[in-house]
Amino acid sequence: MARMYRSRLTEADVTPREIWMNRRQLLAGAGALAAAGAAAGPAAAKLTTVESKYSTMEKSNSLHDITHYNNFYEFGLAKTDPARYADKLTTSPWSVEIGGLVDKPGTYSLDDLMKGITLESRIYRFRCVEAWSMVIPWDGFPLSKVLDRAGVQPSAKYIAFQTVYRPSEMPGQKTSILEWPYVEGLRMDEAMNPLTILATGIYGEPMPKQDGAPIRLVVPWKYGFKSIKSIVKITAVADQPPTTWNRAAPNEYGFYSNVNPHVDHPRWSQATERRIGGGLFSPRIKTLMFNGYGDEVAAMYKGMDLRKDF
Ligand SMILES: Nc1nc2c(c(=O)[nH]1)N[C@H]1C(S)=C(S)[C@@H](COP(=O)(O)O)O[C@H]1N2
Ligand SMILES: [Mo]
Repeated sequence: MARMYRSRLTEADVTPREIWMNRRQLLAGAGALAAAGAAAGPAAAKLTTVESKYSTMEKSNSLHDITHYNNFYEFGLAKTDPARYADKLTTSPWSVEIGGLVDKPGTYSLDDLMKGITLESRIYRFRCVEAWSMVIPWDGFPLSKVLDRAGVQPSAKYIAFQTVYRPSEMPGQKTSILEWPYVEGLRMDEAMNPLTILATGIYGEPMPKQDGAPIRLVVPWKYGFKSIKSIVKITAVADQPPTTWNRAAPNEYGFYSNVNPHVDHPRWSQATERRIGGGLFSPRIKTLMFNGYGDEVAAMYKGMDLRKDF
């Protein structure tokens, strides 16, 4: 399998900041900086990150693609709705409740949650169940770090996640297109897998609201809907928790939802995918088992029938 890790980032690998940062944001950033008296205020602060051996060497999508082709049903159904409406979401202050079967339950401000944590740049393939994909340079850290800190008890077998419920800022939550709040879950070994991250940024900048600010999950070997956005609650539980898309259509979206080119969606093939940003006539690319992350994750599913447990 042609899969390589990026061990060290060279200057040439980095897309110049002015190319991926669009003009509006550049202006907004400059404005924020001026307002802060030209001090390095939080709005202007570039995240400090270290490189990761788990990053792909594939070319990242542009920040424009990553922030203008989104699924975030709290803001509407169209791919362009989140970019339009997500600015209404208040992301500061923000707190995350960590509870359930843990030794040290508590509600943490984002700052407290991040205390002592080193952000890593994780350039991952991202494959939506709708058969499109991107390459996204996330900034984040292993979920296992916060779970280890909280002290997960042996009786906990799964981790449940919940998105903020705030219909006043999220118009989609006033409709019944999905059951709110959006919820997701992982089996404990999946949650502890080093590839599973909580992401707080993209391209070294704080997470754009349409991508799940200020903190979202990224599980790169699973279909995109498992990567729940704008998380306010992380709970260690004994039983497999309900998940939003499984509730909505259990025959179409399983709990595991590992990327699998051999198991088609009931209404479309999962054998290939369209890489966003490639242009109208770019050929579809072959979808890889576990989205190409089999070396890291296949062992977790040994002995399971991935057609039955899809
Ligand atoms: N809370 C919440 N999380 C969500 C979604 C959503 O609608 N609401 N959509 C999911 C789906 S289907 C995908 S493909 C990814 C999209 O992430 P992106 O917009 O940052 O690319 O977010 C996932 N997380
Ligand atoms: Mo998706």
